[in-house]
Amino acid sequence: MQRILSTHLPDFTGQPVRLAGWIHRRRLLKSVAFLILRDAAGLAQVVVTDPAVRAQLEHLPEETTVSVTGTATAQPAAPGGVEVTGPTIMPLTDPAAPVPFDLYRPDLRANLPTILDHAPVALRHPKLAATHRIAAAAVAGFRKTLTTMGFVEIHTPKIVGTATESGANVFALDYFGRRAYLAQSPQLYKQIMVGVFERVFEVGPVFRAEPSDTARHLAAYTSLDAELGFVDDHRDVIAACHATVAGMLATVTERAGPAVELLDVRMPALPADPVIVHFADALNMISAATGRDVTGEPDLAPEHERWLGEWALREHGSDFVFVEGYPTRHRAFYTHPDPARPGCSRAIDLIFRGVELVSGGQRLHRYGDYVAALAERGETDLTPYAGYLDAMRYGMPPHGGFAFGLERFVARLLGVPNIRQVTLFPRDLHRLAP
Ligand code: AMO
Repeated sequence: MQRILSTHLPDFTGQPVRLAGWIHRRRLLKSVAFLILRDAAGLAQVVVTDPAVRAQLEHLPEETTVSVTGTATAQPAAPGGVEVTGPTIMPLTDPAAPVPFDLYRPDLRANLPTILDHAPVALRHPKLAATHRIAAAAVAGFRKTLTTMGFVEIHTPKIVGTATESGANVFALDYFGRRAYLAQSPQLYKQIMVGVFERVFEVGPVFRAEPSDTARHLAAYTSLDAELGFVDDHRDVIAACHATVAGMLATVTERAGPAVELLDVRMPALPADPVIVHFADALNMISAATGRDVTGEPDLAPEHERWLGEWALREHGSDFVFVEGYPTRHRAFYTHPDPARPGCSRAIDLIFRGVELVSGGQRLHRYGDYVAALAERGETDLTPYAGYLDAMRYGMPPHGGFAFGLERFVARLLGVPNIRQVTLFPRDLHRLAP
């Protein structure tokens, strides 16, 4: 008999069915036993009255995988209004080892290190699994929105010869006797590819040797990158990023509705027009509001981002706020300065519920500007950048782009304090397994 998923049981009421999945929970009562079976779609209730089947079930602990054949029978109290009666149970593996926590409880009652140490089984908890369904929908939304806007998906090398963001947090490795690095971002390649397709995006892993333990940094994360050519300035980048966020949120609602409901996710407010504040104005507002002069700061500290997040919600009803005009010398070498405001750049960040979610902006696109910008940062040997600079030498349009950290997006969406809570198998200072 063909296997069906738990959610399809109501379509087969009165008929023989075969389910397969994990023993989520057993309830061995006096006169009857219940087996709650979990599969990818949800839960199904199986009622056991036959003493032989019950004796068998007593020896099949939670998480053992089984195939169950029986009759789909209407039962208003069961999930979906249908349960399986008169079952025969066939184990598909040896009885499962005791699980370190109860996966059948509504919430996983264990601390984060325990959950992460036991991720292969902890991730089976419906709420943890739901988190990653939301992540999958967010990525699907990113792809769908950008594809619709004419962007082409690309796949660039993750083993590279140069640091792209800064030399400080790069993982070095031995590459056939030469020094190489794990890519910190697809930055240089996505820019090069604007010279081919005008609009590109990439979803892939990036690596940062983050030296400190924070709730928002990982040593490896999933970067959602986009880059587009023929922009007037960074405001075109903001418009594309804003549309992408809207598309991601819509796809999460559309494709991960049950997960959103299970996790009681408060979907964020995103006004039709992006909320944009200049970096200098942001520092002025924060100084005025807090009574502490922060106007000379090179970047927004986490507490300043939090303040701006609250301001955007209060004043503009938005969970998102773009900041533009960061000081040029504190941004990466490829950053385009703002010709109208000396010292300020066309770099942007997007703050989501008080945490930086996106960085981006307009880039330099003239070869000479790159040579000057690199020299200003003490880089006179251009050999490591040869391929990248070729793109500029052979004619590049004004362009810009942005990158999201997927895990940051999901963490802010779900309102969880630590990025590791929404990462399948986090990599950080201390964790290399599982
Ligand atoms: P940046 O380094 O700011 O910019 O990274 C972009 C976004 O990636 C996320 N992020 C991280 N998430 C988890 N762990 C980390 N260690 C981590 N570091 C960064 C953040 C951040 O906003 N090339 C530029 C992007 C661009 O200009 O297009 C870049 O990588 O959400």
